[in-house]
Amino acid sequence: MGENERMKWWEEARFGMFIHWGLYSLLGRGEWVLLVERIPLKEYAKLADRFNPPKSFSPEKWVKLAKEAGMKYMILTTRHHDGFCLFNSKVSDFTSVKTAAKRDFVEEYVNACRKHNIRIGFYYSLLDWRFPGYFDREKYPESFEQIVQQAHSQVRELMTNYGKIDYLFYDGEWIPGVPCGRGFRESGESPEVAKLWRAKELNAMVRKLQPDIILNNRSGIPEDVDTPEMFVVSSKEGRMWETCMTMGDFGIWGYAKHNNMKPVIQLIQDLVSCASNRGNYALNIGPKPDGSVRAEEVYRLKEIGKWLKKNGEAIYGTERTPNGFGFWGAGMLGMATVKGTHAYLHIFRWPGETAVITGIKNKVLSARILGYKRKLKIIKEDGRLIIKGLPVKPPDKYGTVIALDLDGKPETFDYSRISLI
Ligand code: H79
Repeated sequence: MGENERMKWWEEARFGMFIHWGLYSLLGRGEWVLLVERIPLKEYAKLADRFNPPKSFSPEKWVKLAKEAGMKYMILTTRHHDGFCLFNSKVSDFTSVKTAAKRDFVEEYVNACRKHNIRIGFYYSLLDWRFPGYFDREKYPESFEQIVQQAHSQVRELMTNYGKIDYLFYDGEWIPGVPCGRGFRESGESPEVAKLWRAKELNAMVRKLQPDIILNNRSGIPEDVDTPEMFVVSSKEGRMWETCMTMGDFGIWGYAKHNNMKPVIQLIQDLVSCASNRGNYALNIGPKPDGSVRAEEVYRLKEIGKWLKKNGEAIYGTERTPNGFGFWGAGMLGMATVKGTHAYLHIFRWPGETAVITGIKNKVLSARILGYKRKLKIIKEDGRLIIKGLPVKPPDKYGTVIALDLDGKPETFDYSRISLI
């Protein structure tokens, strides 16, 4: 499969679901609770006796929800930094298969994704807080080596035992005292980190077992995709990227009982920002210990899903909006996404019956409002595009999209030379 072919589903997808679910869900104070509260390991391990969702729970519920939200892929925490696996592992007893639940949730999740035609992503944390070698490599070199070997073995298990996997999202690659390449805008490149995890060897093994898989940039090697966390920030042109985002504020991905969440419009605007720069948006949910999803999360996902039913054409498969087009192309009214010979103006600041747009160089063949039947009139006047016949009030409370069908790829005028004379 050629490179472009391999990334094709990713380019089309634009929207995915991240799921953080594990022992920490029982405590409801986030997935970092073990380290941040310095809980004794033995005490934390006892949570496994209580991690036992009812038989009636199936990961298929998550998959159906993702579908309803218009998401095209999912990423499940097969194992977070606490080391607890949601899958069967020959090299660890600290798994949902060998404790109370006696279930391989990764297998159930994979089967549900396949059933509903959703692309399958695995999150895997390289580091494991149960090993002293993680905290002090010099003092406990053998322990550190055990973590590395565990990571290689478990990644092999994940890549071998569950059929075709579409995406592997490494995390937890940072090591105390070692420069970490992952930052705000960076590619994840860190020769030191890559060397310590033997990432070259690890990823070669992954690609051998899963030739079509997409790898993220968190093993110290850039690989296929950048993964800015909690920020919408595009990578350089040509480079694939995905923003992962919590519905709540910074810091908590696992279940938290009381968590103020971002309004739907903010999530939609994030999604549009990603789509306008050829990036994906992986929006997180933190299910309760019994696997159920909070009403606040369900509500947001369903609202976005309804919006995408009307406006999906302006999100899925979008290309990088040409320089300046996002601003000038949508005028003062919002943001723009582009695909082929179409430009989609996401109107977040509704102008009333008439919209004035100044930047588009192309000939506009037609204009339509996505999801609404309405005849619009286009007038080209003094290099300005005037769209008449819009409803007085915005038809969509989250953002109405005006699609422009153009005579070629969207282009803008050079607005560094804009003048009033
Ligand atoms: O799995 C999710 C996070 O647990 C993990 N990556 C996503 C996908 C992650 N990696 N790095 N970070 C999160 C940033 C860590 C932030 C921290 Fe804190 C600041 C850890 C301790 C202080 C905020 C407050 C988060 C936990 C306590």
